[in-house]
Amino acid sequence: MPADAMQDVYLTGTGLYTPPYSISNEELVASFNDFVELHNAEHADAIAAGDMPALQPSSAEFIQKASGIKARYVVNKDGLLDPQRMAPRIPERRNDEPSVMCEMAIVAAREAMSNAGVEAGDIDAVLCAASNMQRAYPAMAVEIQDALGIDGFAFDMNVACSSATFGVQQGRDMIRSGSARHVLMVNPEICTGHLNFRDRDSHFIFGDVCTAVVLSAEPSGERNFRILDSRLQTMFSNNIRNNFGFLNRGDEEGVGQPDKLFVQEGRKVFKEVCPAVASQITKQLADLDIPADQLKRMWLHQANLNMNVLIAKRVLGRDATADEAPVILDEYANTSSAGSVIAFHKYHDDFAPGERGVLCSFGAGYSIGSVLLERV
Ligand code: CO8
Repeated sequence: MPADAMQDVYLTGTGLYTPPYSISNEELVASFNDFVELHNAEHADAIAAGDMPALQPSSAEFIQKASGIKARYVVNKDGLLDPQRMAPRIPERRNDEPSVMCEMAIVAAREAMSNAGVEAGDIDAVLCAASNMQRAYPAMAVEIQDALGIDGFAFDMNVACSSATFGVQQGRDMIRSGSARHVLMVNPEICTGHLNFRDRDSHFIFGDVCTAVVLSAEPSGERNFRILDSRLQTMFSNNIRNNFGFLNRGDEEGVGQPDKLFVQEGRKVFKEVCPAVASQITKQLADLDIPADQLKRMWLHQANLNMNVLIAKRVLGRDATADEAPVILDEYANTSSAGSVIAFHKYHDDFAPGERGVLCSFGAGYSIGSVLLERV
């Protein structure tokens, strides 16, 4: 079937859950530097003998300059700022209690459903698309579906930072194929759970949040965006990796090693991912015969300000204004798959019918997803 004869799919609503606690760079750095002092004092003899390098302090100035991040929201603050602990305090829930991811997701989902003008009974499918799932099964999405009173089916999917754009394409494909009329996709990201707060190179990168998106077979609610095109790309890379897995208990050596938490080669990621993202969007626009200057906005993945500046410049052929490539990572940090959806959620009210923008994510895999949207 030619593309233009296919069922159109609309992004009809988005929602956002922001955790109650914020941590500034200064607070985070103070806790990290307390930890460094404790660590270096504890290992003073080994450090003096040259058997162990002294840990170096972090700095708030470096963090803002290297990433653009000023603060992050978190589900628990005191646990991860405690220099003796440096991990969020998120006690395991009993089987008869809702999971943390479910609690976050239903707040974002309700807002997205309200914006889309749909009820639980209208939704046929729920996708939970995120970098980390709180458990393997039952799927988080099925719990969220049940909590919202939605019929139909639900499942989890993970493409790291690109989970949301990949989820949008899965939802769009379901609607096009007729297996659903409305799809709810949620992105609960508890990134602090997998962040190594003792690692100077990455302790500042992530925050927690949840976004939600409703996709529909026809316009619904007050602000609708037709999906003109969506495109996905993956290329295997070890430069962003988390080796934590279900086989840990089988490996006597593995438990507690740093590579079971988030690790990356940030410089390589920067160099390899930016050109790939810019060329994917540029090719997508060319294939659809849309000149780059027709893009009103780029809701880019929110990992690093300098990456976004570079990508937007390559696509537009000039520096983007703050209005064309809005930044939310200064307040939220990297929230993995949710970042570009937060940018869309906060910055789309000013679109007039016919105006276009691109929702784009990129990250581990590597993975890149770009969704072209047109306000109807
Ligand atoms: N304070 C002070 N100095 C520091 C610090 C610090 N905290 N950290 C490093 N330095 C020093 C280094 O030691 C180095 O010193 P020297 O020059 O003397 O060797 C200097 O600062 C420069 O260090 P870098 O080269 O590491 O700094 P960069 O300018 O490259 O910035 C960034 C580091 C910000 C990490 C940058 O490389 C970056 O953002 N890269 C892109 C990363 C990216 O986008 N990754 C996407 C990953 S997210 C994803 O896909 C989802 C995964 C799932 C997440 C799940 C939850 C965790």
